[in-house]
Parts: sequence; C-alpha cells; structure tokens
Amino acid sequence: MLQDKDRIFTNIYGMHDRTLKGAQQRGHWDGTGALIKKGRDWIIDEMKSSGLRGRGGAGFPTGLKWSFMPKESDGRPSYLVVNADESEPGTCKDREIMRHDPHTLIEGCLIASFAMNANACYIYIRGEYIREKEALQAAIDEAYEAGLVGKNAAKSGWDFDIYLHHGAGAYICGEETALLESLEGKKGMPRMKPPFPAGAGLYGCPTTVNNVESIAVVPTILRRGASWFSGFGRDNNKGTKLFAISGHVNQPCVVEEAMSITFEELIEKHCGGIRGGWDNLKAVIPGGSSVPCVRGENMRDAIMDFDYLRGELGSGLGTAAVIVMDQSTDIIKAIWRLSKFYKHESCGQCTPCREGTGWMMRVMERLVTGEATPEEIDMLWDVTKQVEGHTICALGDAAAWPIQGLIRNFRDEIEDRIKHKRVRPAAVAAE
Ligand code: L3W
Ligand code: SF4
Repeated sequence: MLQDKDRIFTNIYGMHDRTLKGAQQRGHWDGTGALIKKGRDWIIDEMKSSGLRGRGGAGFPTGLKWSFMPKESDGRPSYLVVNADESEPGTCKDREIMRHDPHTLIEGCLIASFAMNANACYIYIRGEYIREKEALQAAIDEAYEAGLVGKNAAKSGWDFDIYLHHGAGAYICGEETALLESLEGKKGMPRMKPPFPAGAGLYGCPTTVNNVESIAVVPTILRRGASWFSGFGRDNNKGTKLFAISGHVNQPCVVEEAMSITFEELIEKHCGGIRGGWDNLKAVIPGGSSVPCVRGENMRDAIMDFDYLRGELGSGLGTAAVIVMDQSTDIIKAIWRLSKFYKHESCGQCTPCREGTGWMMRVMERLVTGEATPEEIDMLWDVTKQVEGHTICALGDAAAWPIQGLIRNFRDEIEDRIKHKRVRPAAVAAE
C-alpha cells in the first residue's frame, strides 16, 4: 500500500498550484542540472536498476530501450518523442499528469533527452486534449523563461528544445510509428518494424518514443534512487503506477499506487468498493480496451501487474485502465462496442485488419441481437485468430483480443442469447 510520501505525482487531483512555483515547492526541478552532470551512463544504469517498464501498454523496460540509442552521433540528430496521444478507451492517466503536474513531464523530457544524446524533444498530444495542451504549453513557456529548458538548460551545459505537437484525433497515432509519420506531416499509418525507432525513427533519425508517465517519473526516480522505486511491486513488476479506474465502482478515480497491489485493495481503498458489493461484480477489463476481459470472480485476488494479469489470467496490465462492469452490464454489447471502435480506427493499410475488424464487428452485432447461429461463435474465434499476429501493428491484435476474452469467459452467455434471442434486434441500432 502506497503512502502519500511515496507518491511521485503530488498534484494529480489539481488541489495545488500547477505552475513552476508550485512544482518547485513540491520538489520538482530540484538539482536537475546536477543529475544531468552525473552523466548518461549513470542515468541509464539507474533507469535499468529501477525496473521501470514502459507505462504506455507494452511494458518494455525503459532503461533498456534508452540503451538502444547510439552513444555517439553518426551525423544524424537523436530525438525523444513523448507519446501523449492517450486514446485507449478507459485510459485517462496521462491527462491528469499533463493538466495538473506538467512540470514532472518537462523535467523528465530534459533528463531523458540528455541521456539519449537528444537536443530536441517532441510531445505529441491527443487532439481532444485542449485544456491539457494549454496547461502543458504554459508550463513549457515557464520553463523556457526560467532557463530550465533552452540553452544550457537548468545550468547543465546541455542545450535542449521542447516542442508540443497537437494531434488531430486518430487513435492509430498512438502507435509509435504512426505517430512519427504524423509528426512528419504524413498520414498516421504505422510503419513495419524493424527498423525500430532507435535505428530509424523521426525523419529517419535515432528516436525513442516513450509514454508520458514513463518520462514523468524519471526525475523522482533519479532523485530518490533506483532502489527506492524498485522497492515497490514484485520482481519484474516494479515501482509505483497510475491506475485509472472507471465503470461500476462507487468512486471512479485515477490513483497512484504500488505496482502489484491486489485488485480488491485497489478498489476498496480508492473506489469505495464495487457498486452493489462484490457479488455484483461481473467482469473487469484490467488494462484498457485492448486486453481481454476477465470474469469478476477471478479478479478479486488478482495482482495488478504485467506478469500476473497476463500469465495467470490471460489478460494484461496494458495502460492500467481498469474498467469495472457489474451484473447489469450487457457484456456482449460492451465488447461489440469496442469492436466498432477498432473498426473505425483501423488505418486500413493491411487486409486482415481492414477487413477483419469489419467482419468481427458484424458477427459481434449478430451475437448482441441473438440472431447469430451457434456455429458463428467458433467462426468468430477463427477470424480473431486470422487477424491476431498477421498485421503491421498491434491494432489488429487489440481488435481480436477483447473478442477472444469474451468467448473464453462468457461463452455461456452468448449461447444463451442465441438460444433465447433475448435482445431485441434494435438494440445495437441506437449506438
Ligand atoms: C528496439 C527491439 N526497440 C520492442 C520497442 C518498440 C516500442 C516498445 C514496445 O504497443 C501496446 C500494444 C497495445 N529493439 C524492440 C524495441 N521495442 N522491441 O519497445 O514495443 P511493442 O511492439 O511491444 O508495443 P507497442 O507497439 O508500443 C503498445 C497496448 O500497448 N495497449 C494500448 C495502448 C494505447 C495507448 C494510447 O492510447 N496512447 O497507449 C494497451 O494494452 O495494444 O500492444 O517502443 O519500439 N527489438
Ligand atoms: Fe493499420 Fe490495422 Fe494494419 Fe495497424 S493493423 S497498420 S491499424 S490496418
């Protein structure tokens, strides 16, 4: 259980002054130049020892990712790109950082950029985040004014510029290579990987793309020490983590907690319990809409981290957007709505995703209305397997996994719906 003194984000609810003055009073920008002067190797080693894994969904080790960047320039500039295109349904944690604690991110950008030999950083922010963009830009302006970024940033001897780029509202631009295409002024369509961005990223130059939370925690990790951060959580699942809990809990919230907290503790301590009590819990999507749902009875003791949710429950921590659904939920319809989302957001450049998302959505629609035949359940499963792993980017997988989770966990409900045609055909038409 995390105590207040161990929280990195001290203004997540906007109760305090978010300006530079307030941020400095809360300990941010303290000794930043001195941290930088400890050198690149020290910073990257500390990040590796901290055990931080990327907070954007994939959980790739942050220090390791940074170490892929060239130590010496081969004539090309290096870049840090921050993925602030937070669009995964259920996910609203980076929003809180940017609108209430923006200096944590800017300070992190400076330190991370220095560690990767980058003199410039681009923050790509979601098109719908207007207020967040304003708050972040105001904080960037303050940082320039105070000499914390710009020439000889924070008296570190390092020149550093930071640019805020406003997206136009496409979910796919949260995929790192689509984001880079979009930053370059092209259509946001994912690139084949490899090459990974560290080899050829923005404008063909070495680039690291990191999530907002991953970068915003860096200064505190370095100030307090890698061993402090790695003291929370379990092996391979370290640190503190922002959880965004929505749905049928008594008090939905975003909260910073220790990694590997149990689901029950997270919900009881911060959300006032499940609406109608634990017996009323039907299903949980523990990591944003891309990961499979889990039956409620398997969630109560679940450990909220990467390895448990994937290894034990066949789901995932993803972005730690925890979507709670009680017994009043039409789970088939909920997953159908996600399949509609992925169909809409597919960029269309690869056939299994472009066509498959449409097929999946249409069969899901028939499951919702109960008009499908029982054979269509297995056929739908088969389509998800044809899409999964056969596309350029992870959106294809993301469209397939929620449906697989539904069939795995709620097949009885689907079969019952088909047998009794319990839902009127008009049910999905209104959405
Ligand atoms: C160099 C290698 N770099 C991997 C880097 C790679 C990337 C990071 C993770 O998708 C997931 C997705 C969503 N050499 C490397 C390497 N890298 N191998 O490591 O890569 P990857 O491919 O595992 O994942 P990804 O493409 O970053 C992210 C899931 O997150 N998700 C959705 C999140 C949505 C948002 C949003 O709305 N903004 O975050 C939630 O679960 O489905 O599976 O940097 O370059 N050999
Ligand atoms: Fe585009 Fe879908 Fe292919 Fe990703 S998987 S590149 S979103 S068509």
